Amino acid sequence: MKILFLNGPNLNLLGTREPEIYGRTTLADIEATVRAEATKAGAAIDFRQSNVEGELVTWIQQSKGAFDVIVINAAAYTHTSVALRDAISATGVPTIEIHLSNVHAREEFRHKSLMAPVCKGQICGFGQESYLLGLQAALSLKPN
Ligand code: CA2
Repeated sequence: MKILFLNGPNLNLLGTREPEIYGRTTLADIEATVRAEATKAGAAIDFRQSNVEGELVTWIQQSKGAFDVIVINAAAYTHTSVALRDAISATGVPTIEIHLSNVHAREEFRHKSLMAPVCKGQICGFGQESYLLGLQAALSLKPN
C-alpha cells in the first residue's frame, strides 16, 4: 500500500515555535516515526510539506494512480480552502484528515473543516500520535 502524507502551511515550524500548543517534536521527527511504523506494516509512504496552497492541490491531483490513500494535515487551509476540498473530491483518492490539536476545543474558526465532508474521516487532538492514528486508518482502508 502506498500512502501520501501531506502537511500544510507553517507545519515546517513544528518543534521550534509555540511548543505549548504544538509540542517540541519537529515534522522531521514525526516523519521518521511514521516511516518506521509504515515500514513495519509493509506500506510505503511519501511525506511532504508545503506552505503553498496550489502545490498541495497539484500533489493531490497527481496522487491518483500513484497512491492508495492520502493522510492530510492541511493546517490553516483546512478552514479556508475550497481548492483543496475540490481537489480531494475530484481526484477520488480516499483521504483522511488529521490534526495535532483538538480543533473543536479551540477558536470557533477552527471548528469548520471545508474538507471534512469529502474525507473518509477526521482524527484530531492526539498531538504527534494523530499521525500514527492516521497511518492506522489508512492501513485499514483496502486499496482500490
Ligand atoms: O492542530 C493542527 O494540526 C492544525 O492543523 C495546525 C494548524 C492550525 O491552523 C489548524 O487549525 C490545526 C497550524 C499549524 C501551524 O503550526 C505551527 C507550528 C509551530 C509554530 C507555529 C505554527
